[in-house]
Amino acid sequence: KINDAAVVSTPNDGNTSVNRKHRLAYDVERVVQEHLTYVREEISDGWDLIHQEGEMKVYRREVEENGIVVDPLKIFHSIKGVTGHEICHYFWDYRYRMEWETTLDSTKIIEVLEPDTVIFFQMHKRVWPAAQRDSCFWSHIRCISNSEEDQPTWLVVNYTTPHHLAPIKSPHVRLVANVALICETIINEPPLNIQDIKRENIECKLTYVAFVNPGGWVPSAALRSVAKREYPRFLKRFTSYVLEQTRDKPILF
Ligand code: 16H
Repeated sequence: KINDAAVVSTPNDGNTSVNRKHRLAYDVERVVQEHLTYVREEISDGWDLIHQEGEMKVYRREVEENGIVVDPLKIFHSIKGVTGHEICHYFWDYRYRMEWETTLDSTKIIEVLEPDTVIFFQMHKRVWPAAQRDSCFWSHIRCISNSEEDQPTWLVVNYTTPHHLAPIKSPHVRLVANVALICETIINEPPLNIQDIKRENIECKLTYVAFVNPGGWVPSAALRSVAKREYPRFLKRFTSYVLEQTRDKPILF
């Protein structure tokens, strides 16, 4: 089954040999499959728990490449009252972005590859004393159904790509990122009839992974302290935003 417009909001069969048409289709497929392979990986040696708050656990592995901090980051969270589809919808859709993002000066779609895959150009807020960063990345949203009984898994992947409409211009430095938000919906004490499911019965188990290369030298200690503060802050603010937006709306499964 191809992942066409009709599939954007309905489960696909997880078939990977799709006849996608756009030029980045294989790149998207490869990166999505990589995330799905590693999402279940346990936290092992080398990962430090750097922040814990309620259900949220933030892990980081300290890694440098040529003296540049590229620490992989992994967050696990569980949010009562929302579905994975809702979380991914608000994360992917640019219309809500500036309402929850606090680290951006601007966001703009520069190309639509498919209804579920777009290319963004974003200008990040400058973090003193580093040069201002920008980013250009494809952003893909997908629903994968694992079985008849289980709720589908939803995910969003943001992955750096070059684009002729977004040349790198000094003094700006391009961030290089591979970020995924992967969500599962759990229904606690499921009623017999799906119509009877209430927000209090649902829970979203979320995994957020980020591999971000700052694209040039940034003082290591400063970058690590910004990351330690900003990632938990982002996830707290974003998830409360989704709770607030969905509270009085019908559940989007
Ligand atoms: O994932 C987040 N936001 C997405 C939607 O805006 C974009 C994001 C992304 C980031 C960079 C490049 C491509 C895509 O997926 C939430 C991100 C929350 C970020 C917290 C701040 C992290 C601080 C480290 C920044 C490193 C560069 C700073 C230079 C000093």
